[in-house]
Amino acid sequence: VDNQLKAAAATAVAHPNIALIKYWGKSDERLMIPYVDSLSMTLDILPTVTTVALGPEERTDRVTLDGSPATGDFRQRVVTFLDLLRAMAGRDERAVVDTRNVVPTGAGLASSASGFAALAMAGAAAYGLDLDPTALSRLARRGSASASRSIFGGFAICHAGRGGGAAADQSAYAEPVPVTGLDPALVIALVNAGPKAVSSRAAMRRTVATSPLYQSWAASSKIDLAEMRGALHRGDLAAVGEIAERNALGMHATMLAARPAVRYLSPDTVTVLDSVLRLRADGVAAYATMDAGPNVKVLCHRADAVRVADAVRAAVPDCSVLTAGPGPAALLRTE
Ligand code: 2P0
Repeated sequence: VDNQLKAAAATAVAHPNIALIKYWGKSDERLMIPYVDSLSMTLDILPTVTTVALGPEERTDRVTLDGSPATGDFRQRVVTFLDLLRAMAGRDERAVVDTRNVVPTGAGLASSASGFAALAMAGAAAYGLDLDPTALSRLARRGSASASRSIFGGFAICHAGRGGGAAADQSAYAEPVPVTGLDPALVIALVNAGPKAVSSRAAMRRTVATSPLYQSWAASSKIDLAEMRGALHRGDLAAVGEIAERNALGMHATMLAARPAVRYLSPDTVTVLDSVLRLRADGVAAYATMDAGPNVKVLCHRADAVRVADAVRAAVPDCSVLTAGPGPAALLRTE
């Protein structure tokens, strides 16, 4: 009884991650199985802090986001995730979930990655599930596939999973990637922090279903991943950056070819991309990646981060610029 009481509430902290090899498209939407492997860096900024408390007296789950009652699609995704936790734990208590994001929610800054990683860790603890990091990563994937990577710090690869159904579910999880001799920074240019026009979920579905470029991007992404592992292993930032940039541009190309087109890149995005090319022409190792939004993340040596941030600010004066380094694994907070 004592153990159960102790486990009835838990708080976890998780950080966003930015993919250098992107995940885009699912082979199974219910189980959230990605079509392709992906590889990311977890950041040391913008954490999500989530508390899950079991409420045996509650008749429905209560979810708050940044202190306000959650609604709509976001609330439904959390409740569906809590249903999964209850099924795994063989319990039926409702939960009170309090989640706080420093990330602008829904702006292509990976709030769902940090959010579902924190929810998986806090929720598993609250419902008394004893899961190792692999199992937590698999669980977080069910909330948002990119969340599987935010269970780990530094660099992480998410395996797309083999086979279908239960076999795919078992084999789709993230694990850390050992990296030597890199001291990187990601300079993040927030050109528009508003919510996105098309959810990544809907955009992925449309891309897989209608883009004639999708299969060739998925095939080239396999090569990118193999080369990325080698570049990380050698600590070769220029190679890491080149591979990341081409992989991201390829992902956006597949979206642009979807019908109707999914276009997240804005004029300011392109202006930042031009400033990255100028930095390279001036001998600075700087490489861009973009997700489901107009913001640009520029990978560089930590020693060059201030110069890169200045160049980005000069290019788009009204954008805000953040600088991140490799961050920590998700962590359970002990009271
Ligand atoms: C990624 N993105 O690998 C890719 C690259 C955005 C572009 O994962 O449907 O919020 O919840 O699995 O994880 C953003 O999509 O989508 C994403 P779901 P998610 O980081």
